[in-house]
Amino acid sequence: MTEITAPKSSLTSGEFTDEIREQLKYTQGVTPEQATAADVYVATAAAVRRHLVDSWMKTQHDMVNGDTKAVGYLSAEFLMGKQLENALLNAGLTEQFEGAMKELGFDTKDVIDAEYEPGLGNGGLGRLAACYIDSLASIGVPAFGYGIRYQYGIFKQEFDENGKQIETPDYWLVNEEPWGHVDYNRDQRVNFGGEVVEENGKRVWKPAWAVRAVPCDYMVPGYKSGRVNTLRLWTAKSYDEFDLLTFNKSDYLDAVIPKVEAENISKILYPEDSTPQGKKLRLEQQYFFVSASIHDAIRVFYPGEKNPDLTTLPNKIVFQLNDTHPVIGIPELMRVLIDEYGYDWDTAWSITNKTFNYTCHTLLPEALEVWPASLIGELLPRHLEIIKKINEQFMSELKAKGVADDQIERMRIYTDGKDASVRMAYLATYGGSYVNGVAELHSELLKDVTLKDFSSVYPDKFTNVTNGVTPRRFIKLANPRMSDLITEGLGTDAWLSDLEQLKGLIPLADDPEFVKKFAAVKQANKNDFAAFAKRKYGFDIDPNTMFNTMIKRLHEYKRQALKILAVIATYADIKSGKVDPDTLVPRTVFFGAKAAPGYYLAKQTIQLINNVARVINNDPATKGKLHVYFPWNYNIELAQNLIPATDLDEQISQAGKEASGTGNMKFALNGALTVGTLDGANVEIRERVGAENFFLFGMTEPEVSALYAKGYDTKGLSREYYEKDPQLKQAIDMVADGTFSNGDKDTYKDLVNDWLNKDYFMTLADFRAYMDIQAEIEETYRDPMKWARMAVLNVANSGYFSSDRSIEDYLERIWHTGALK
Ligand code: 26M
Repeated sequence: MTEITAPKSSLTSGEFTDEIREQLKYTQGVTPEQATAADVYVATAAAVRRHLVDSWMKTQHDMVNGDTKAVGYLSAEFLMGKQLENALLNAGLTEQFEGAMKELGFDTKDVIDAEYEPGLGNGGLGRLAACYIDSLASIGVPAFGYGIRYQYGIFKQEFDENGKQIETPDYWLVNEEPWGHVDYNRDQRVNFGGEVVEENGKRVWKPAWAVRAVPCDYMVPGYKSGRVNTLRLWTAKSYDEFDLLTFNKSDYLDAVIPKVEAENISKILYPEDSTPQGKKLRLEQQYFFVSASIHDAIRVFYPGEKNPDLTTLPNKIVFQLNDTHPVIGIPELMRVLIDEYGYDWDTAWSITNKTFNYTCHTLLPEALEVWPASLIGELLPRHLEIIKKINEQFMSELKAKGVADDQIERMRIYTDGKDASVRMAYLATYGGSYVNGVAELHSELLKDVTLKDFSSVYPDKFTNVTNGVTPRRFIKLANPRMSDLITEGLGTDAWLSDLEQLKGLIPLADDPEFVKKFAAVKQANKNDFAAFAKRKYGFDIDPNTMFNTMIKRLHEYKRQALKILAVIATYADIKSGKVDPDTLVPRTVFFGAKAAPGYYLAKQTIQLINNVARVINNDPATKGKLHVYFPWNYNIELAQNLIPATDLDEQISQAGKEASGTGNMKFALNGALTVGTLDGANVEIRERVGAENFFLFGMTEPEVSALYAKGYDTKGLSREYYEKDPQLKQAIDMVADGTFSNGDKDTYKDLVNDWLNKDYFMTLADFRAYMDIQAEIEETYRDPMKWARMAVLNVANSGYFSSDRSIEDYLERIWHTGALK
């Protein structure tokens, strides 16, 4: 086998071992004999960091002193996953690490395992941010990720004895966290509340309270680029300004409360990834990190300057708004420029407009953030004034352009009246230079539906950047066997920083030797996963079954319900004798999904899946033929283990609802075949891998729209599908009759009711097509060489979905900058 030429540091294993020993001694205070795997993990992390520091400092120096514009990626979430292996890879120390662990007598697995996965994001949007900062560093573009260092990440998911989701706090900072560097000397003051007064003809904000934003810096090493960028996550600290009045009354506790409240701002990540609740603390979080980041950027790029020329700001940094969460940054930069630096409105507007761009990640109208004006006024009175003025300017601009009055009315950023509110997506669209969707279909629908009024007036603002994923984490680290095989097949490992080179595998799809090796890699990954699942979850999984996986947040639109109904239907056919189980392709179905704690139907679906798993896995009738497993607490680690082991992945959202999806890309790149609808990036994946290598089913977006127009959800049309399709009817009846609830008919009644009377996401309407495609999938799977060949072609043709390509698209279409020289 061709040797993998990972970026190599000239360091020897022995030297690296010594460095780890030194860290054990001087920072941990333990001897190698006393050291636990956790000690060795911390010591190794500290040792790796030292190898990155010079590149980190040089990158910062070149960024500030050169003329290459930097990117500021503003995101409320960065779902990074574990850091150790990635840092070792990018520092070129993977082999030295393996050698050092041998010398010290530790299993690399145990050491890697000792890291607590930081879950500072909900799902797709947060993981995308993590992939993008990886690619920015790997391409060599100077960049900051700016966000919040939540003390509690996304909740830990457990299941109770009834299969219900239980959420427990994720205090990820229980043990030493060796990657972040808290920098108390680069803090920022963030003000809140109070009022705006008139002083010498100027509006002056008199805030009522302030929070100290303290940065914690994470190095973001590029792969083979020699560059290391910064992820700067802010923590809220109190200024310890005791309320003296209260304190004098000797009411100590009352005096401490404001301090506690200030520090609450960075306490916890909100676990909802749609339907924003308009919570005050959430707005405080948003303003907190955005205000600190904007001031930080000015400090970094105009060091020591009392009167910086901020008209040059758009040449120094471009801010990307990751969804609407950081959009308060637009009025904040206006305020900074006008109130703090004395610029006039028009100059400030021109700077602001050039500095911001906005990425939209949704189409669901209920997911677009709208803040009550009263809340903004209470927390950020000066910003509310500025937003109103932006709105007025916007209205006049539209009038001057001859836009019709009713359209202007629809486009208001600030809506008047007693429920006055601010539409953040509209503010972002008007306030920045570009708006992009995250897949072609999504960007089209944004232009034609969600932001139609805006695209008709500002067509040039709108563009698309199809999402991507980092091949370093999701191929190289997650799937080392396949990575070696690809390198062997291509004769080089250069594909890891130029993923289109995977195309070189196309001819190998017709080389039976290669295809056999590819199938053997998949089988070995499945065996590994079975062992991992035994260790972590106690599951007894048969690796000689088809691995069929659906992992993503639990949402009605993603339609986990469709998958579980299909499983139930198959189970019912076996039970009733309609299907001889020996004729089935043996299959293990995996689900991984967290539901927002307040999302009732999503939680019911989780309970149903768990109980279907319990019933089926304990039924001798289906033994060895059909099994269902729901490993709890789906996270990046589970994704990295399960994706490479998957044969068939499920991307079955209702067409027109999934903005892009990125799991779909990870699966295709790891040689899984996809069953999917024409939704989000599935469309582009299918185009590239070829229709014959993709299991397409279900209604298209226009068909979905037409069915809504007929009144599908309002007139209860789903019931017709139930009545007409005996297999569907039987599956739903089994859910209703207590088969999966120990005979209790009430447990799932709300879910069943929804299916039969509303079914907004058309699960029932797509059921038949889904069952039919599953039959075709079985036929294909019976021919292992055919299946493996299709899988090779999926890998070979998915290079486009590297986040490196996405970043190149952002550079060209939106940021207009590039790599450091
Ligand atoms: C908003 C307000 C208050 C609290 C939380 C939120 C919030 C947090 C996360 C809203 C949405 C959040 O994430 C949405 C998301 O992950 N969207 C997904 O983005 C991916 C990357 O572009 C796409 O691939 C997915 O299709 C899209 O669903």
